Formats: sequence, C-alpha cells, structure tokens
Amino acid sequence: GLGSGVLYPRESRSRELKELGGFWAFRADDSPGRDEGFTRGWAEKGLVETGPVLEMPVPSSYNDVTQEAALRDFVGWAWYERHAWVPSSWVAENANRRVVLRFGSVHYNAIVWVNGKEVTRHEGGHLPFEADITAIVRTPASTPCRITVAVNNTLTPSTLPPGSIEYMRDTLRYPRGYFVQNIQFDFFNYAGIHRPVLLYSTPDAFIDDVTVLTDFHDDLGVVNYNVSVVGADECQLMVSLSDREGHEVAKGEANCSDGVGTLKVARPKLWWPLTMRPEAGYLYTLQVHAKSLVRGEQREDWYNLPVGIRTVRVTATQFLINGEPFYFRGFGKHEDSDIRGRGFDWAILAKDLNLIRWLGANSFRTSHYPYAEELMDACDRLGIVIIDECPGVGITQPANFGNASLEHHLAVMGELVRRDKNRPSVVMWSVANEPASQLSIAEPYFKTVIEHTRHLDPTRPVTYVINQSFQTDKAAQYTDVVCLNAYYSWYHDAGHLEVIVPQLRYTLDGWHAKHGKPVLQTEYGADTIPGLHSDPPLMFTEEYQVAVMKSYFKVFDEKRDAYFIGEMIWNFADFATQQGITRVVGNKKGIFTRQRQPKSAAFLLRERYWKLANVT
Ligand code: GCB
Repeated sequence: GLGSGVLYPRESRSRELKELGGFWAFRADDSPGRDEGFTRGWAEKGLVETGPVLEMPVPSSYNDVTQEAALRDFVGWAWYERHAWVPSSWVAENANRRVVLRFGSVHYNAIVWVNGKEVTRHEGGHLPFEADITAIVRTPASTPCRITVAVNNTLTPSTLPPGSIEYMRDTLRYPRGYFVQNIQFDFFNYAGIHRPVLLYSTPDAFIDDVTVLTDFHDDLGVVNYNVSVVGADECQLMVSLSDREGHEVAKGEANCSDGVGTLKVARPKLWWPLTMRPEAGYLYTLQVHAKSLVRGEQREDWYNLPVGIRTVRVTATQFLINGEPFYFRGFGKHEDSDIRGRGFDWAILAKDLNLIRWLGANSFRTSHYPYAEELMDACDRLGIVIIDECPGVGITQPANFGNASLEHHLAVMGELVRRDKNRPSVVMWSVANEPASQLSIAEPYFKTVIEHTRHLDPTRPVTYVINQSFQTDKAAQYTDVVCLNAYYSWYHDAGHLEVIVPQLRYTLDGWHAKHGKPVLQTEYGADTIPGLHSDPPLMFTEEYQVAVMKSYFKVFDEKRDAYFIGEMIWNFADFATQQGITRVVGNKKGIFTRQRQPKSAAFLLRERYWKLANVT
C-alpha cells in the first residue's frame, strides 16, 4: 500500500542486500481455467513438487526465451519459484533486523508467497513493490526459504494499460477454448518478472521514506527534507549533505516526530541537463542517519540519497530548468530488446546511454510506462532529462473511464510519484498517452488525475500526450504543457511528404493559440526497414524517414523561439508489437534497429542534436 515509502534499496553501514537473479523454476498454467496453480496448491506444495518446470531467467520476460509459440502468446497465470538463503545475521534472535523481499517490477498482476504463505499482492507492471517477510523467515532459521510468484498478464478495461479478452465460441471457425487478448496499444504485452528481485535487510527501526525538495536563491542552494522513520519508540535524525568529493557542505538535525528540516548550501553546484553546462548531472549525497530507541535499546540506520539541486518552471512559452529555457532533444523509447523482451539488462542499459550521448540528445519520455530505477539513477547522474509517463496508454474506450479505472489510475500515479519524486532527471509527469480526450467523460477524468498528481507533487508540471486535434480535445486545459503526437504523411496522406510543413505549422500554432502553453512534439516519425532505399523517397525506405524528419525540422526551427520547447522522435529503436498487417516483425520507426544499429536517420538526428546543443 501507499502507507509506506519504497526507497530504492541501497547498501549502507546498516543495510545489506542480496540479489535473487538467475534461473527460477517456471510453469505456465495452461489448464482451461488457468486456475490449477490455485486449486492444486502450487504455492503451498511447491512448484517443482507439483509438475514439470522450465528454467526461466530472472529478470526477463518469459515470452521470447523458449521455442514455444504458446508461451510467447500465453495469457493467464504463470508461476515462478526459487529457494534462497536468508543470511543468519539478518534473522538471529538478537539481530533486531527486518528482512524485505522486493520486486523492481512484475507484469501485470502478482501474488507472492514465502514458504507457502502469501506475503503480498501487487497490481500493475513497471513499479516496485515489497513485503516485510521477517516473521516468516525467522523460523526455522538456517533453511532456505521458498519464494513463489504467480504472474498474470491478463488485461481488462480497468487495468493500465487496458485490454480485453475475447472468446471465439464458433467451433466451426475456431478450435475449442480459443480466445484472444485484445490490446489497445502498440507494443507487445511482455510478461514476467521484469526487474531485479532482492532480499534486503534494515534495522527494525528504519528510515522508511525520504522526500527532498530543492530550490536556490542567488548564491544559496536549499534542500528541504522530510524523513519518516518507522519502528522507533523515540528517535533523532542527523542529516548531512556532501559534495561529489565527499566533503560535507551542510548538516542538520531533526526530531523524528516531524522529520523535516532545511539544509542551505553556499554557492551550490546546480544539477544541469546534459550539454547545457560542461558539468551535467551534478549530484550531492544526502546522508540520513536515524538514531532510535526500541524498548530502551539503541538502533541506528543510514540511508544515502543522491540529490540534485535544480528547479523546474513552465511559462506560457518556455520550459525553464534553473530559470533557463530548456529545449528537449530526445525521443520516445521502449524497454524492449531481443530475447529478454521487457526484462532489465545492464548491457542494453549501457548501450542505450551511450547512444543517447552519441546522438547529442538530452532527454526522453518513458513511453508508455515507468522505466527501471537503474536507468533513472543513471539519468540523474548523467543529466538526462525525463518525462516520466505512467502506464496510461490505450485509454481509448468509454469503458476505460469508469470508477475502477480512475481509482487505479490515481493509485498508479501515487506509486510513480512515490518512486521518482526525488529524481532531478524527472522534470514532468505524463499521466497518459493518446487517450480518447475527445470524449466528454475525458474532461472530468483527466481533471481528477492531473489535479491528484499536482497535489502529490506541486513542484513538477503535469501533462498527457495528445493525438486529438485542438478542436476536439477536451482536457488539455488542465495540463501545464501541450504534448503532441503526429504522423503526417504516414497514417494520413500516406507518401505525401509535402503535407508535413503546412499541417504541422497549422497544428502547432493552433494549440498554442488556444491554450497559451508551451508545445512539445512528443512523437513523429515513419516506419523504416533498414536497407530499403529509394530516391525519390518511398515509404518504408531509409530516405523516406530522413525526408520526414527534415520537413518536421523546418517547422520546429520556425517555432523554436516562439513557444515550441522540444522534439522527440518516435522511436529510439525498433520494438516488438503484437502481430498485425501494419507491423513487419514489430514497429520499425526506430532510428536504431532493435539491435541498436543506426539507420540513416540516426546520423541525421545526431548532426541536428549536436548543432542544437551548441545554439540552445
Ligand atoms: C502512437 C503511439 C505509439 C505508437 C506510434 C506508432 O501514436 O503513441 O505507441 O507506437 O504511434 O508508431 O503508430
């Protein structure tokens, strides 16, 4: 629940962690009702004891790892299990520690058992959740505990993203039991344990959450902190801020009962986006030290939080970071790669970061769901600016605007803000991508979601990404920035490059005139099969993608000094989608292939982004 923090687990003097990556036992429940795991007690009896298992890597999507089409397209409960030793120093009688089992993300619904006892459930992929399992692993100590996870990727009209199951009962045309999962978004619905699983341990009186808000005036940096400690009868907080070299630049104390205070830093080194200053992504470290009493005994806990001092503000025409106009040079991305699907991978992460820097880009949008914390950490460090999007993609049917949808949407924004609130890289929240914002119901719906998000975090602008026209959209009035997706000469006027300039000009001007807000192009592009060539350009060739880009650039440059605050091409790399007649083994709008090799477009974008880096 949201009653607690979800701090990224970091080692410290008082905190230890243990990664549970590697092979887990795995079985997809292909019984007709997909319910055998529950009726036959797989969690209670053990997965290995109740049937055949595969070895499944964690983290990874399970879909592309085997040769089985049925597993690639599986819908329903899939089960994972492994054993793990809990270090005895964590559970010894006088250890006075707690043991937490944490999942970086599991898609979509998850139920977790330890030694056959349910310890937590979580709805929704892409966000972390955890369970305090101290009581269960303490007895009997010195045996490995058994961790079982059931994962269900079924989407409904009120999940985020939404979907629906359609049963085909006409047995003349379909085999018995045939059904399809209809999804309302353009990427493959990968499933499994997608991000690292950890066991970690803290003292039983522990730092549960830290929130920082930063500001600066003239030559004084301000770091407001709010710390909550759980499990202590009494406690004192010592906080100190040190610079990159480890020198303390400010310190303070607070009583845990309120846990708030302000640190002041003379001549602060501000957090700047990549290429805006020679030194980008400057991070201080906030060391939080809690000294507690539990039943008269002392406890100490330490947690170190990276802190970037920066401000974000939006005017009618500009996006300001540290008071200076910021122009987004970026793209939409996906967490997507061969074999692992949406599974976290350090090598893919490193490659993507290197390509971002190679391009001279400074930003991206986490289309269309929150990305791994390991990536977010790197962006904080490197000065890469992020529009942080929740999984609100495909909200296109009236059935997706009901109370259950809204409640879940609000809860997801709560979880997202709780996870990413301290990140300097995150400069804006996106609550949705291309919703049916022309519907009347969209107006109160997005008013509520956006106001809720602003209430959770008054310091960052809030937006959603629009594919409606300025005449039909009903909810942009509630956003801080107008974010637009458009595919001129692609989905409309296919092949007619000459429509791009007039249509884009008309649209950008129309949006700005109507709302008096800065406008950002969050998507534009063209599918491109690498190696296809034609001059004059034809759709799907590398030349066509380049020609589309050049036409957009013309208008972007016209509007840049007026109200136009940035460009994000769709997409960084090719990515997997569900099968369909418009997708040739996936969406091919990447400027890189799925294997991260450049198409012609990548070189053009690189030239442009570096040129813009030097003028903006
Ligand atoms: C969009 C969507 C994105 C798609 C893209 C496309 O507008 O936001 O998810 O992949 O168009 O290529 O059609």
